[in-house]
Amino acid sequence: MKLTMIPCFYLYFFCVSVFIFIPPTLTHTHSHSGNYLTTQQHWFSQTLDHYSPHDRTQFQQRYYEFLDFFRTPDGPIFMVICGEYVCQGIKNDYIGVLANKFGAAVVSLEHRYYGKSSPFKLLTTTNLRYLSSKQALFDLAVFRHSYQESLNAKLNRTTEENPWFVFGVSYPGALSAWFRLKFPHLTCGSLASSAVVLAVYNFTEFDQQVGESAGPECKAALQETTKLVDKKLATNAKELKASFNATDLKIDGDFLYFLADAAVTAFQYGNPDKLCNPLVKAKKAGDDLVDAYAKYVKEYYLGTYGASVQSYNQNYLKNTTASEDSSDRLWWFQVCTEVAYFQVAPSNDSVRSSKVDTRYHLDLCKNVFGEGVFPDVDSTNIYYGGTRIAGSKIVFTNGSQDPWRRASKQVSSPSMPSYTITCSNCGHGTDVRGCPQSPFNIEGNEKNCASPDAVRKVRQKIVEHMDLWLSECQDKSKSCI
Ligand SMILES: *[C@@H]1O[C@H](CO)[C@@H](O)[C@H](O)[C@H]1NC(C)=O
Ligand SMILES: *[C@@H]1O[C@H](CO)[C@@H](O)[C@H](O)[C@H]1NC(C)=O
Ligand SMILES: *[C@@H]1O[C@H](CO)[C@@H](O)[C@H](O)[C@H]1NC(C)=O
Ligand SMILES: *[C@@H]1O[C@H](CO)[C@@H](O)[C@H](O)[C@H]1NC(C)=O
Ligand SMILES: *[C@@H]1O[C@H](CO)[C@@H](O)[C@H](O)[C@H]1NC(C)=O
Ligand SMILES: CC(=O)N[C@H]1CO[C@H](CO)[C@@H](O)[C@@H]1O
Repeated sequence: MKLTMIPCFYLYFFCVSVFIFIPPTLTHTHSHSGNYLTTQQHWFSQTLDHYSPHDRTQFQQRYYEFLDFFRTPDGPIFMVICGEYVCQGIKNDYIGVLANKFGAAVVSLEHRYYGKSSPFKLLTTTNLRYLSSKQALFDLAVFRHSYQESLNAKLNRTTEENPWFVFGVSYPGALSAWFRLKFPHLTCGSLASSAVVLAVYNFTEFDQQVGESAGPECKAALQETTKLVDKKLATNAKELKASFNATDLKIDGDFLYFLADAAVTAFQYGNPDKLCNPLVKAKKAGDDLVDAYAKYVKEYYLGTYGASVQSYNQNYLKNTTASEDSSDRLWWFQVCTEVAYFQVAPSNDSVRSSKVDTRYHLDLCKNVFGEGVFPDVDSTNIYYGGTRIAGSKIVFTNGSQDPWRRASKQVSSPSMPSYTITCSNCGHGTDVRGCPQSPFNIEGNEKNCASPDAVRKVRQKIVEHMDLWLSECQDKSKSCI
């Protein structure tokens, strides 16, 4: 599963409605009434290799800024980290509500290589050598530093610093925590929402959490479906793949991974009923479970949700032409070199097919990127600390049904408080995005969460921590003058 999948359907719909129907003058004054606070892009000259002092090669990195809520001159500045996807703008989610509340400016930098921020037109394995979380964090630090300098220039100041706060959900959630860890002088604190801070090689707990989130009845139906699929794949693969509209997936592992992911999405993004209701019903009625599952996959996963079969196709992942469709290849590169999160079947009681194993993932890495590409998770965890991250002033949050939660921080401490939002449709990034987490929900509305109160309580905590850490930061910068 990609961490943060943004269905193309919504993006296209959105682009059409903004660029064609809203006149430019309205876009300015009412720009925060839609799904985005802003989609007006700006460009920043970024260093390609932060670890090579003699190579000053630059590339153009896209960013966004939203100043409507900014309390000039010394309001806080929120940096919202974009991750492994095309960054279309600054989303109007709960962070927008917080910006309004705190009188904050909001800035957001597209992750290097993704979207329009690729240093190369050809994404060959060699050209991907500057794609890493370490380089991305350095990008954020340099951008943060320059943005403050240019703001000071605009305001005719020299030494003042606004109080900064960093936000991220999912992989950007991990970046948000790591940013505060590595550059504590550049942010007063971080929100690390569903932050996958632990690189995991054999991530069997992911599948275990899927089973737990499904509950006994739905889990049993899913497991029975998996068995039937495995059997049919051995006898009549062609017909089986066609019934899932996935004829293109010639490699059986790709097909089985696609099927596993379709179930994951229901729990990760807060739509468990879309999957479990029809499946449990089919089981009770004695109907064909594979048919029921195929219907869910085609109508919901490929239809409503907007997933694409192509993104599971290794031949497509091998395409080296940089485009807005490159995110899958790019994220697999990060998976295959740094963080793994291989979502393999546990040896006992798994939901997914046992053929989605370590070998499948290693073969994919080799087939798509070539010999010798291997995820060094030990180095990653030594570098950042994994769940033993030695940071401070970081809020960690998880959704109870999110399969990713087991790669997040385990224990709460005074300087790194952790919260789990518990409810039947609380998934990935519920604190920021509300429920369900997909389709995208304006202002991360909590009303549709099975327990709006659970969300509200954690949001209240986030505000309290931010209030405290921002004020401590401001006191410090005053006493320095
Ligand atoms: C900054 O200084 C310049 C030149 O002294 C002046 O023209 C401008 O209005 C000042 N800007 C602000 C925001 O004070
Ligand atoms: C991962 O799983 C594979 C297959 O079960 C096993 O051979 C390997 O030792 C495991 N590796 C780690 C680091 O746990
Ligand atoms: C099934 O595949 C066809 C051809 O590849 C495509 O046109 C159609 O939209 C797909 N259906 C769904 C539900 O994705
Ligand atoms: C690779 O991707 C580009 C950009 O999306 C596309 O135009 C091209 O047809 C693709 N090549 C192959 C062989 O699929
Ligand atoms: C396998 O899983 C089942 C169901 O969760 C459990 O009852 C059983 O004890 C497990 N067996 C082993 C060897 O872990
Ligand atoms: C921050 C947080 O809520 N962490 C939780 C994430 O999920 C793991 C595994 O279920 C819990 O142990 C953590 O407490």
